[in-house]
Amino acid sequence: MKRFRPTFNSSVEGSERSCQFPSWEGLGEGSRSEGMRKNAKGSMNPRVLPASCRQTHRRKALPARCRQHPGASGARAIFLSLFLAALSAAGSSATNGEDCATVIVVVGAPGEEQFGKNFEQWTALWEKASREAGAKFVALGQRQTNAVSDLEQLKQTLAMEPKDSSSELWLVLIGHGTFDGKEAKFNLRGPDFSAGELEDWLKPFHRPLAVIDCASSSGPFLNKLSATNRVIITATRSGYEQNYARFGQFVAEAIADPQADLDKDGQTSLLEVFLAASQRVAEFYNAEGRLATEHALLDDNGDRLGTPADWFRGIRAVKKAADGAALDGLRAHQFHLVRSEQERKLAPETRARRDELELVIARLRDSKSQMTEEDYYQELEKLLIEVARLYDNSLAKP
Ligand SMILES: [Ca+2]
Ligand SMILES: [Ca+2]
Repeated sequence: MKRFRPTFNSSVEGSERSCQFPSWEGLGEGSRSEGMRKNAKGSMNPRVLPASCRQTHRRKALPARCRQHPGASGARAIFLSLFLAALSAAGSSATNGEDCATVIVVVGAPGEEQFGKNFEQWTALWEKASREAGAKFVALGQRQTNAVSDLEQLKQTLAMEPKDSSSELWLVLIGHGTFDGKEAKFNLRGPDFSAGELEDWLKPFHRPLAVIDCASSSGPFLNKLSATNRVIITATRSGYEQNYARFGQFVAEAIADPQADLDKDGQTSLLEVFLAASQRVAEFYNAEGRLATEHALLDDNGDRLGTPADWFRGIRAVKKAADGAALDGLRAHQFHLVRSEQERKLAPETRARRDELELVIARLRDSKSQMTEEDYYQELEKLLIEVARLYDNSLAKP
């Protein structure tokens, strides 16, 4: 099977919030307990090493096979020692005070009053989630203004954002799109913008970037915006899916929804949001007895090819493209707008390195069949130890 290739080729208005950083003391018992897991004796241990734990949950074979590796005992002892040290240090770690994500929601021209109300509700859900996350929130395209067009405001907003930060930038497009067979556009009040224009505006950004285009005819945006260190999600798989898209509603509802947390690590990743929203879209059209006119895609490996939700089992893509390209989904599973308590405690640089190592481990797993078993497990163990040491160094800091 082939993966879908899209069909071709401040004067900031609205509400802007400064970064807010929730104090740990301010968290309720309920939210604190989400990051805890009972041990065999019934006491609560903090869930530390979120990445390696997620790795373990996702790929249960990993730790067991690691134990079977004949030369692993010494390294395993070091790993366990570092792991336990990280466990004990977790409670006193520093918070990520400089790690402030930005969420920019661009609301397009609604066309009809009901669409406008829907877009308003979805935007409110993003604002609520951003507040919960302690992220900076900017909404464009809602308030009346005659001075500066929505297009110009978007350009100015992007120009003012840091380009090389380690914090994530989330760009959410809520509205309608068009496609004339060559060029896809997002409809704003006043001048629209094309996928190519947005590509140019985003070129200077090297920070982690998620673009979630919830509009009809959004598929070609994936093709244009795909790049390394980016997650691109579109509501449709081509420019020809031109009907009003409901995907944006389900994305907004899932972004901070614990029920969308498939791997139960206490936080809902962007991949999990994509999967939940895609499923709800399919359920909507089934319930209506209509053929679906929207099929969302996700790209996070920079190959300009999107992967649909039904290529995943759980959080793992199970189908490979005919060209053998890397699978999508790994990077998107590292983006969390509302992070778990333990994840929030990591310093940004630690999280970035941990994420990088996770991707290396995933690539190693993909190349396992081309390696000897000994080489594979030696390399794997080396990486796992580095992850453990990373946590140990980070969490042990006062
Ligand atoms: Ca999760
Ligand atoms: Ca891809």
